[in-house]
Order: sequence, then C-alpha cells, then structure tokens
Amino acid sequence: MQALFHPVATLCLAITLSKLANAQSTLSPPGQPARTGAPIGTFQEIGSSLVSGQQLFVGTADKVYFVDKVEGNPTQINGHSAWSSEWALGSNQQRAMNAITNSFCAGGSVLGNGTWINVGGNQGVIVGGDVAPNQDGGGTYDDPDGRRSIRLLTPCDDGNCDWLLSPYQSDQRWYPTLETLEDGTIIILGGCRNGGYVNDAGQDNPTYEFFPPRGPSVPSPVLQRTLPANLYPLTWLLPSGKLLIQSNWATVLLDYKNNQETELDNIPDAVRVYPASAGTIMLPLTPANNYTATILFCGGSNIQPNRWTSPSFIVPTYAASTSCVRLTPDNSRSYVRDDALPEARVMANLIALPNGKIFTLNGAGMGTAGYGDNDWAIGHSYADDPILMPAMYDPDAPTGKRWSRDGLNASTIPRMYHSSATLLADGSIFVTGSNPNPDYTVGPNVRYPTEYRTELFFPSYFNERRPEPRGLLSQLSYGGPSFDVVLNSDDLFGDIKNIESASVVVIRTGFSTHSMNMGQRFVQLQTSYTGYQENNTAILHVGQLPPNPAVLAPGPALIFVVVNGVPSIGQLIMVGSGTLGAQNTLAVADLPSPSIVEPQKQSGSGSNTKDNNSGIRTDSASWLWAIAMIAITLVFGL
Ligand SMILES: *[C@@H]1O[C@H](CO)[C@@H](O)[C@H](O)[C@H]1NC(C)=O
Ligand SMILES: *[C@@H]1O[C@H](CO)[C@@H](O)[C@H](O)[C@H]1NC(C)=O
Ligand SMILES: *[C@@H]1O[C@H](CO)[C@@H](O)[C@H](O)[C@H]1NC(C)=O
Ligand SMILES: *[C@@H]1O[C@H](CO)[C@@H](O)[C@H](O)[C@H]1NC(C)=O
Ligand SMILES: *[C@@H]1O[C@H](CO)[C@@H](O)[C@H](O)[C@H]1NC(C)=O
Ligand SMILES: [Cu+2]
Repeated sequence: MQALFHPVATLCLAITLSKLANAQSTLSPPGQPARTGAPIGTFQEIGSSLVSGQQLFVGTADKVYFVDKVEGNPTQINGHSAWSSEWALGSNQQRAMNAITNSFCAGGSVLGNGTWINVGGNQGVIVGGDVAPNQDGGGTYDDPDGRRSIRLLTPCDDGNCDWLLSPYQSDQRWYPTLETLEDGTIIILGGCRNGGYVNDAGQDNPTYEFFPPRGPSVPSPVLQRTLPANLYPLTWLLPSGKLLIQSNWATVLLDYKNNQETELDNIPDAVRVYPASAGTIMLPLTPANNYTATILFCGGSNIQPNRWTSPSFIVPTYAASTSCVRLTPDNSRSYVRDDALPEARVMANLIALPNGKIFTLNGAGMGTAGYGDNDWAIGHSYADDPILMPAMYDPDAPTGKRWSRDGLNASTIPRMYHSSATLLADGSIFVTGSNPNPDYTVGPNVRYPTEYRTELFFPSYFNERRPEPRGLLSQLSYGGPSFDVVLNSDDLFGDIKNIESASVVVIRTGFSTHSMNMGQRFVQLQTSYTGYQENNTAILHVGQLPPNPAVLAPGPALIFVVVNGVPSIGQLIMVGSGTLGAQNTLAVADLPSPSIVEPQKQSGSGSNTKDNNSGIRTDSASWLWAIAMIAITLVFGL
C-alpha cells in the first residue's frame, strides 16, 4: 500500500513545490569555508579597517559594512576623511563609502525589503570632535548635521552601492535604538539632541517614531522617567507583538499599536543600558520553548541615577557588575537571576552562534562606556581593565553550568568603547573597533587608541567538514507547506543517528554598536526526519517560520543546517514577502513523524520503521494528503 500511494503524494508534492518555486526557489548547496586550517578557539587578525568599527553589520554573505563617527580617519573619500566602508570577506578588499552626514552613535536595522537604515547621529564637527560652525557641511570633514538623518543602504556584491539620504528626516536623535516590526517597517526610539556621557532634561527626546514615517513622534513615559540613563533603550519585538523596553532601572512592555505601556519589575543588580552597557541578547526561539522569548542581560554597572554626573565619581575606578538576569516578558513581569559572568564586565557583545550557544567577548572590567577630557580618564576612556578572554554561555545547560571557557583563547587587542562584533555566514565572529577618543587618536603612548585591527574568532566547529544540505529555500513564509532538505552520509558524519538532533536555524545577525546587536535573533525551524539506514542518508522535513511575523520580522537573514553541532555555511534568504506591509500568514503544515527506516530485508515486503506509531501516522497522513492534493488539482486545475 505504502509503495503504491507514496508516489502519488510525491508527485503532488513536486507540483506544489514547483508552483511555490517562483517565490521560494531552491538554493544551491552551500560549500565549505574559504578559510582552511583556522586556529580554533582563537582570535586571528585579518587586516586593518579603513574606518573604526563603531557600527557594523553583515549586508550580504560576503560584505560587512562599517559606520563610524566623523573623525580624521586617514582614508579619504570626496577629499575628506571617510566614516563608512565596506569589507569584502572573500577577497579581503575594502572600499570607502560616503555616509554623507555625521553618523556618530547612530542606530541601525534592516527593513523588510532588505534595505538597511542608519538613523540619527551628532551635529557636524571639526577636528577634535567640537561642534562645527557650519552645520551644512564644508570644512575639514565636510559633515552636515546628522541628528535628523535617515541613511539608506541596499547592500550589494558589485561594489556599486552607497548610502543615500532619505528625503524624510527623523526627530533629532543621538543614541537611538531601532527595531524592525512585523510589517518590515522600523520603530526608532529615544536619544538626545546634543550628546554627552548621559542624557539630561534639557536635550532629552523621550519619544518614538517610525520609518517609513507615520506622523509625529509619540511620547514614551518610560523614557521620560528614566533620565539620565535612557539612551539607546534596550528594545526587542516580542512574539506577542509588544516591545520590551529596558531603560535605566525600569522595564515596560510597549503596545506600540495602541501607544500603551505596561510596567514590569525593575531590573535587579545593575543598569544595563548605555553607558553601563551590559551584554544583552534574546535567547534562541525554538520549537522546544514554543517560540517564547527570554532576554538575557549580563554585566553592566550598578551606578545609581544621582551618581552619573557627580563630580566625585571617578568612573574608570568603579568595578563593573557580574550579574546576569533573564526575563521572559510575555509570560512574567519578574527577572530571574542567572549564572553570573566569569568576571565583572561592561561592554560585552553577546553573539548567537548557529549551534545555539552564546559567544561573549569584548569590553572591560572597570568603568563604563563613554569618554571625556576628565583628568582621571585613561587617555579619554571612561573604562579600564580590558577583558581579552571570551566566554561561552549555553542557554540549555543546567543552572550553575552555563558559562564555560573550555577551548577558548584570549585576544590581544583591547576592545573598549565603540567596539563591535557580528556572526559571519561561515560561522566565525568578526570583531573590530574600539575608540574611546573624540577624534582619530593613535600613537605609542595611547593606551586605548582608535583601533583598526580586525579579527576573526573561530568557534570549535570551524574546521569541521560542514554539512552541505540540498533543498533549502531562498525565501521563507509564515506558515505554509514544509520542504525537504537532503543530507548525505558525509553531512551526517557517517552516522544516521545524527539526523535525530539536526536542526535548521535562521539567524538575523543584526546591527552591532555600543555592545548591542540591534535586531539580532535566532529562530529554530520546526523539523522532522526520515533517515535511511541502508545508505546513511536522510531527509529533513522542514517547516516554514511560525505563522507570526513578530517571531522574526520580514527581511534578510542567514539560514544554517546544524548537524552534530556543526553548522553549514549560512546562506542569505528572505524572510516573508520581501516587501514592506502586512505579511501573509498561512496554515502550518504537519510534518511526518520522525523515523529511521531500517534496511529492507531480502524476504521482507516494504520498509520497516523503528517507530510503530509513526509508521501508521505517516501512512494515513500520506493517504489523506494524496487525496487532498488530487482534489486541489481537480478544483484549481494545476
Ligand atoms: C525599501 O523600502 C524603502 C522605504 O520605502 C525604500 O526607500 C527602499 O528603496 C526600498 N528598498 C528596496 C530594495 O526596494
Ligand atoms: C505555544 O504558543 C502558541 C502561540 O502563542 C499558543 O497558542 C500555544 O498554546 C502554545 N503551546 C504550548 C504547548 O504552550
Ligand atoms: C589556546 O589555549 C590553550 C590552553 O587553554 C593552549 O594549549 C593553546 O596553545 C592555545 N592556542 C593558541 C593558538 O594560542
Ligand atoms: C537512500 O535510500 C532511500 C531508500 O531506499 C532512497 O529513497 C534514497 O534515494 C537513497 N539515497 C541515496 C543518496 O542513494
Ligand atoms: C511495535 O509494536 C510491537 C507490537 O505491538 C511491539 O512489540 C514493539 O515493541 C513496537 N516497537 C516499537 C519500536 O515501538
Ligand atoms: Cu558612542
């Protein structure tokens, strides 16, 4: 029976997939890393950047984009110092780009159609970072006022793209946070008008707005009441469609559709926003946690609101916090203490690896983000005691065992204020920046210079033979038909049992700046499998994204297949329609029950599955499906 009816189902599946293929074409299988023999568990310098990596994002699988503040970078463009650039990973070539206005401490995110925006910044400056007399450009740096700028970049692989200024302007925002929403538009929150170490009432902009614009800025009570540490408010779109906002000690849920804030508990132990700058991340959204968001906050500084501007407060002598806390804001208003960091740290970057672990790097043990001319500053730095040693956090390990340093080696380059880091498609981590200085500052006696040296970190899996899955799609929908991915014996490391723990994950690497990776998100797709013992090959049956764009907003992302903890090379796909606007959600297809088919016996009739139940369910599901497909075929005349 099975033998008779499976081909019908398969034929229908083929027709269905070929119809879908217009939008969701099949990707050619990813290959192996271009870098071979990488020193596992270590940082390796790969060159010097053209501008300092204050802001950083992966635009295509091959291109990483830098955005800096205006300063005297020796690299020139249009007759003045550049403050943006592109790094081509394959060729290791770079080019200067034109960010047009002063992007100092701007925010960034990607729209649902694949265009990145970079919003806000500082006024135009002259050498030394002082405000320029002419805010329309000209002068040494030729940098018009960037506080209201919305800069757009559609990444490219041909070296021909550059920043464009949107004709729309935002409200004045220095240190705004951006987050992409369910319709692929972006919310822009907070910031100040003139800059400084912390915010103050005279220049606060405690409001939010959208791009594309939806009218005037909307006041935000939580930003209004959290001075002075309310810059770069920590913000995540939750699967509920609400936004979590963490600012100074306060936490709220913002229902941005109805402009309503609900208070949650204050965050314990430490301030996590800039300039206390904890490491933060949304933990993986998985079928196992039913796509429930938990946010992790690690480190920061327990500075009290009245202390930030106190003349007796010598910032770089004040120890950072070791505290890690978790919040599951759609389910609970209360934080839960998590395993403490191996040592106190501010300005850590927390990076989601495809294997589900969180790589933690950069930052310092003393002080905070920020810089100034104070005689107690280290040069200009408000932080000291760089932490060169990374750490790995396992969200699924039992309490008390989540942090580890097994197999990790230290960097030699301090990554202080204005450092950044991001996951790359090949699974390595790109690390750059560090510049706690008002202008380009280098020299033998500069403790924390304007840093151009750029490194890659190679996680344990880097040199393993990578899975080369066949059948991944170039675009994912919210719900809709599942698809099949084939893994051969090599992809399964020669052991069919490895299919049981294989996963497919979609990662948005986000926009890295100020120890945040705005928009960074890890979503594991629903999967099932059919393994064939006789030839050690398997099919992963892969569900589309959950039928809820708040789980992963539309736009570009990387897709990985992970076998035995080893990820395939990530491939750039489009999540959702690839256009701005309400996204279609479709019914979720049932996946066949997992099974490993034992070799056919000479005398036997048909294959045996190990799991009696799954065999039965697969059979009846196939029957029903075949009949349904025939009916659809008749009605719609494929
Ligand atoms: C994406 O949308 C923005 C806003 O409408 C637009 O400026 C940009 O050109 C679009 N990008 C693409 C690739 O269509
Ligand atoms: C999983 O989440 C969905 C959507 O929020 C909800 O409807 C469902 O009841 C949840 N399932 C479980 C087992 O918690
Ligand atoms: C990394 O550290 C280990 C000890 O933890 C050491 O044995 C190894 O030589 C180091 N590797 C490099 C490349 O420094
Ligand atoms: C492995 O065996 C299964 C079951 O006979 C078959 O469907 C599949 O095509 C085979 N795969 C390869 C790569 O030979
Ligand atoms: C399959 O069913 C038989 C008979 O009911 C039972 O003895 C056997 O243990 C079952 N096998 C599995 C893998 O569940
Ligand atoms: Cu900054």
